[in-house]
Amino acid sequence: MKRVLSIQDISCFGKCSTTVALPIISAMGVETTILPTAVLSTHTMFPGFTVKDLTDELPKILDHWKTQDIHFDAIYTGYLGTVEQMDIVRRIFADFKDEDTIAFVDPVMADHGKLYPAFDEAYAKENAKFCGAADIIVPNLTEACFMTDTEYREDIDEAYVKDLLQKLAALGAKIVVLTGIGLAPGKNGIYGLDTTTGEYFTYQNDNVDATYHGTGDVFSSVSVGGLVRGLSLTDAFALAADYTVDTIRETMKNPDKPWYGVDFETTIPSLVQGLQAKLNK
Ligand code: PXL
Repeated sequence: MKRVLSIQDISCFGKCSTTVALPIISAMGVETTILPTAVLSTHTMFPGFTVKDLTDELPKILDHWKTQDIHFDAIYTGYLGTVEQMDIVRRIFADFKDEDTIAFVDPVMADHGKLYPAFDEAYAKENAKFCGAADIIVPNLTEACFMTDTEYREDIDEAYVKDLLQKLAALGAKIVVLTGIGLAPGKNGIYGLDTTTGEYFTYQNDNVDATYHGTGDVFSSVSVGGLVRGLSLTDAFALAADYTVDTIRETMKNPDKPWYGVDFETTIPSLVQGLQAKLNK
């Protein structure tokens, strides 16, 4: 069985990061190892959340793992709390990444033109450097702008997106994928650049007019799961985009209106079917 290492926080309530990655990647038939970087009472969109940083614990866990014969097919990072944790992940890449291991970095720190409460511009610059250590990065538009000193725009066109992708590629990753890119009114999706071939690729869905927390984590988790199961880049990202949209649509039907996270639990059967259909192609 393929194995992914997911490195991100545990937000006990709120459905994001580890509590999204673990069930989704597992449902895709991939063993999921977790490395929790912090424990929070909720994610940081709730007022008054508590945080216990786990940076000190990480080297001990890693030293123990080094005594065991553990191989990861992908190392996936999401929300990291500090620059020191980025340095630890660089060491994890050095110690645990083989030729066939995918280093997948989602530089979680911002959305809708703004940084999340715990971060500042200095952190964004460090995240840009950190992205250079990855094979694949999947920033949203806001994160990409913060990392490349680009003006954030809501009215985007293809020239703006391609320029942003080139700037992201210059940070060093082989595959750069922007999320939240709608190329026409009423559309939303992804736009990527494979620097190994120089080819751009895009996948567009009808835009769903709702925003929920944790959708980026859903997208990244499915992308990683799909890639380690052997899907092509375009199939993995299409599966992730479709699943994210389906899940948002399902969540909109929930009378409890859970703004804090999406109902990915409801749509897991369709994810598994969608993966199987792509694997059988
Ligand atoms: O969904 C991204 C995320 C993960 N973890 C924590 C967060 C956020 C976004 O705000 O606060 C703790």
